[in-house]
Amino acid sequence: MTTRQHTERPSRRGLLRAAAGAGAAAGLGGGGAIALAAGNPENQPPNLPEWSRSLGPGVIEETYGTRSRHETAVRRYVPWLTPDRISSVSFTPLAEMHGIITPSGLHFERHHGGVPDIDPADYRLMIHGMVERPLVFTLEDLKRMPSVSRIHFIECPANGGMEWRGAQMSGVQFTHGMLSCSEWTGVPLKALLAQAGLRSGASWLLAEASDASHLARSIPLAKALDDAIVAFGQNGEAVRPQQGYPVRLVLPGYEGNMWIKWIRRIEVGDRPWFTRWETRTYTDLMPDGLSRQFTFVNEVNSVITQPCPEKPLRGRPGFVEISGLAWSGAGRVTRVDVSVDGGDTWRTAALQDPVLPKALTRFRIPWEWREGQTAYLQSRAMDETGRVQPTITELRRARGTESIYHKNSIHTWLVDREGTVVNVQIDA
Ligand SMILES: Nc1nc2c(c(=O)[nH]1)N[C@H]1C(S)=C(S)[C@@H](COP(=O)(O)O)O[C@H]1N2
Ligand SMILES: [Mo]
Repeated sequence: MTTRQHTERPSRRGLLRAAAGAGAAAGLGGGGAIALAAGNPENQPPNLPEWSRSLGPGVIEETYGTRSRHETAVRRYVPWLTPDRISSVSFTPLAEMHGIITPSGLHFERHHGGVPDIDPADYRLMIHGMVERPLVFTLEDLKRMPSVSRIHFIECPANGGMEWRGAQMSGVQFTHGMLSCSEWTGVPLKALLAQAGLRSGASWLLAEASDASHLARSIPLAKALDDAIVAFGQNGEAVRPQQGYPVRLVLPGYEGNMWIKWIRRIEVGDRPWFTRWETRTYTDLMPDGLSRQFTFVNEVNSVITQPCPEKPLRGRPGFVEISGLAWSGAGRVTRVDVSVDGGDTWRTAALQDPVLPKALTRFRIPWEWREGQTAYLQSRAMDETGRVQPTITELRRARGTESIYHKNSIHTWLVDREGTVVNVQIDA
């Protein structure tokens, strides 16, 4: 039995929690940022459109290129979710993303002390501690060194953190939007450490920010010597102010909180520092009241971005490509399965090249939505370490419901008879 029509809930589903509240209302409003009306028939075949009958403006003097004026509703800023500049956040509108690269202007933001205005001439990066030669680098020093460009996702460990106890936010921008993927360019951290010369016994680093948050995290030396990058480039240009201009730390696969923006100092030591950022916050509270410490890696995860609450099927039965994003902080995504019946049956999706380690991976699979059909859409990713995305029930069984971090469970979108798409959770 491959296509099963779910006009009622299958019995094995004990619990079905639908999203409600402000998030649901905002997510459903308008059904996506761009409302496609029928348009003006005068501009449609077989007529010559009006824009083909006169010359448009040529190259114009402007400070920076802009996108189509018809696309400006696609944005990361969400007023009702961004309270203040001391601790502010914006979300990537994942439903509007194509491919795997996040345009820099739509990269999610998480600032604990606002965005500092740093003159690159004043920028300095200090390396000290258990090293032979303490060093201070200018931005020019860094740009002269051999550099690398790598495509990696960054995900805030609190992504989806409101959903441990039930579905809350009806919109993929809110359930998964603290996730972006850029091409980062910079100097491998191991090259800077080699210049400074590690003293024997060195095993941890402290990376510290220069903004008012003074965010600081302990990083295992092995990670620094593996694939960490001190980055000044993002998607072909300078790192954006919101992403850490002029220099941020890139720690591929590690939780976003550790990717220190506006980095000013790296201290080499022989033990972790236990800063407030890795003790009071960013630890996973377990059911027994203890916390998991140093959960560095964002584990294998995925979500369907079409259809989704922002991309409903309303009134348009027929063919639709199910598409979404998969990622793993442990390496490459090897497989994504998709279910339209809440996990009873699965089909394996096609992975779009390139499939890069610790980068977003786009998956696609064709689907036919029949008029009036109820469906429970899910995606389940696997990575090259053999890890499989857990169900929400499996994740809760292992980790309880007290945590707000590292939620990577299989996500469910309910497509109702009308083709509206809602965030739900299935107890399975
Ligand atoms: N200096 C500094 N670095 C920081 C932060 C910050 O507030 N200040 N926020 C951290 C958190 S919690 C996350 S999830 C990522 C967000 O990176 P982004 O704003 O480029 O998306 O940056 C991390 N690095
Ligand atoms: Mo974060």
